[in-house]
Amino acid sequence: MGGVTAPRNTEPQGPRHCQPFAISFKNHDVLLEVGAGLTNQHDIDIRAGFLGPKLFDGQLIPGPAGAIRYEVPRLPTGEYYFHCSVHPFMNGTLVFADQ
Ligand SMILES: [Cu+2]
Repeated sequence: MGGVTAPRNTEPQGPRHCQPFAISFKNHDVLLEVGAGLTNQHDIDIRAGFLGPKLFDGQLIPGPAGAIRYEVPRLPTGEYYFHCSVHPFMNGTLVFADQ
């Protein structure tokens, strides 16, 4: 009499992670007057929450024709805060969900 053996669970234990991914970042910002602390350089930093530790530190890119491909490492699934380090009001939420 035959039987079926379920494959062993080879999933790593602990939090699930997203795959590493890339962000193609192009800075088209044209700043007509540079002064009084104004700049048209921008970047993307990813943090574990608004005041959380920085998990990814993107290089500053000048406008109006700068570009870079950020290579972001795998991170645990969840919600993250991202922002421009020069202009903190440029921000948003990044969600890595289980699929
Ligand atoms: Cu900025």
